[in-house]
Amino acid sequence: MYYLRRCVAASFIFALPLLMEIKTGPLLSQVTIPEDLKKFSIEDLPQISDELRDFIVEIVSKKGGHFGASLGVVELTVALHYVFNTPYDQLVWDVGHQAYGHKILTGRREIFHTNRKYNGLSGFPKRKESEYDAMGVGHSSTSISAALGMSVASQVKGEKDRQHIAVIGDGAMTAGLAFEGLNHGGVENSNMIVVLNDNCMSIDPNVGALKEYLTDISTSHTYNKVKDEVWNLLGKISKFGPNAQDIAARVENAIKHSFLEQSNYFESLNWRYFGPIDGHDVVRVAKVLEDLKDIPGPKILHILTKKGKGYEPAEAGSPTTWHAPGLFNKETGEIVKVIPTTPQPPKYQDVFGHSIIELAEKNDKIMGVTPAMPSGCSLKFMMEAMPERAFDVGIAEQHAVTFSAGLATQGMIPFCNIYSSFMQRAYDSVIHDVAIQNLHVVMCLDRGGLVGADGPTHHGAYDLAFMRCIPNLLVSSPMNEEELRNLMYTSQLEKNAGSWVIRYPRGEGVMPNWKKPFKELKVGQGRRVKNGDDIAFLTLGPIGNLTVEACKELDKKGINAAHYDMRFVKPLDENLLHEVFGKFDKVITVEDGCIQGGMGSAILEFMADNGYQAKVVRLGIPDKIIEHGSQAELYRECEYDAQAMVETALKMANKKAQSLAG
Ligand SMILES: Cc1ncc(C[n+]2csc(CCOP(=O)(O)OP(=O)(O)O)c2C)c(N)n1
Repeated sequence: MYYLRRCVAASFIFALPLLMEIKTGPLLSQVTIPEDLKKFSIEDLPQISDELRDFIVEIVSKKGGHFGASLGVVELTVALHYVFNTPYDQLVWDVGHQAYGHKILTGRREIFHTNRKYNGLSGFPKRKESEYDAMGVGHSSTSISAALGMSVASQVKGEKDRQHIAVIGDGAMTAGLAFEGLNHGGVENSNMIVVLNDNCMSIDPNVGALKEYLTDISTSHTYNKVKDEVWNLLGKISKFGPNAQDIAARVENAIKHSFLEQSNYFESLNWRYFGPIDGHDVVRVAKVLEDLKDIPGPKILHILTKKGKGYEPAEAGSPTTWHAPGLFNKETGEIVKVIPTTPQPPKYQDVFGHSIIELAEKNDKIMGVTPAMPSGCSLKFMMEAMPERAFDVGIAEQHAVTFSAGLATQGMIPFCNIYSSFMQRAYDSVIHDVAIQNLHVVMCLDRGGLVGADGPTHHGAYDLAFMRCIPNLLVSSPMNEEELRNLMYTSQLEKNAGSWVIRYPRGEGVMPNWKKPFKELKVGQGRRVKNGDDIAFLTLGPIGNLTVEACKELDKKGINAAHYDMRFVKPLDENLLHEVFGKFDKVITVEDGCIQGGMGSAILEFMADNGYQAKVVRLGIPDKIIEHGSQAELYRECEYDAQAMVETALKMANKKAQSLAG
């Protein structure tokens, strides 16, 4: 029962099947919580690491999820929980997609097969899931600031023995937020360790000058040889008190400066820098962490690891593919692909990725910008085809938007593609650098709406609400692939120069035959999808395709519903709305976004401003945090799937009894 007490796995998890037959290695099977690890000798850690790796491979191959990143930090995870006294010592994972080993070692091994499933474990650390998850994460580069806050709080509370560890990747280290944390941490002198997990990869290959700097440190043979000798000396003399540490640190610093071309970036911000060391040598990592415990103040340990380490197909293959490969055959490494027999609709991201090249071939002002998601948003196609006109700027959403604004001041037309939830980081840039300047920047928001298994940190729930209140912005969402292409086309025309948002969801569209010639759309104009008499649906974006289904179902039940696709939430199509409220007294708005402040709210404002009286029901994401699950499960939960639309319409038309009768 100790496990249940410590794990604090929320009771909802137990609604899922608890048992799955998984072969667990003989040592790992004795580890339920980190305290169990401490019973082993340091020489056992390599075997425990191997068994943990096997366990992750076994589950992810069958259940899916993130993969390469967790394999890369297996040894680090084991060493951290072996050396530190978690959860008293606070361990903060950056992004959290690499924390599977951490979950397995902290009371969640037996339910790990529920990872990312509806009502199951979250794919990221989550405070309400376990006391070992010191911070909930999902977005990158928060770990240093969060751990710093914890360490300063400990200092204020007089908890001198408490350790605070942030584990951050070289990709996440490129973000401004990480720098802000380092900058502040360098003057706090609180007890904190940043483990910089350097694998040269973000999801795609890491980019930027910092990456080159880290490579320079990692490959300087002279520095590394001398550093190893000094490290041994430092390890020995650090036990003899503060003066000895100080002397050792100075010697080490002098060496860093004489063998590295640049001065040490981290040291210049007042952080003691150690490393780089081999992050897959678990014994070494554990010993070094043990030494660092004794050294006060802010410290960085730079470790070198490989994504996908220990699983041959992942090591040999593309780290981007193996970041989250889906299901695969554990024995052969073959990734399961369902080969459809009929042509399938493309993913919206690919419609963007291919269409921007077509547009850029005709309009040489068009440029592409992505903050670290070239594969995720498919800008990679343009980066390959036109490298001088498409940029991955690192995990730097704020910079991506302001950089785009800078391009636009010079007459370029940047398409800045950012996942909706990551755009939250760049809100000020959207207002200050794009909208107020009234610049011709097209902001494509991928993953708008509920995204599914990645859960609350990744749902693109709020964009419609937070974008539609900004003057000068046009906020649009296509209902299908063809409309996405046409909105992209329309947005780059000189006569439509302005600040655009084009928002579309994760996943596939609805049109296998999507590559139609571009057509200009009228800015701010929606369209009637279906005529009707009894009730009207007003929808925005691809969720409207579920409304098409709902209308068919309602027809069968004797309700003739009209359907309008708004296409723009700003400006609203007022002519269309006058038509709707002139004809209907029952209206249902549907959006794959938060109800508060979203499209439905905009329509209520229109009604109030124009003195219309109608019964309006708004369907969309309710005012609560929506957890993870498949998109279909979440639409159901939030009551805006086709079934919910039908039920709402029947209720409004007082036809519930008929509905229940079938
Ligand atoms: C603010 C934000 N932007 C983008 C992402 C998408 N993302 C998830 S993991 C990742 C790469 C992280 O790279 P790194 O920090 O080096 O960790 P690694 O995957 O190498 O372990 C990115 C870009 C995110 N989670 N948060």
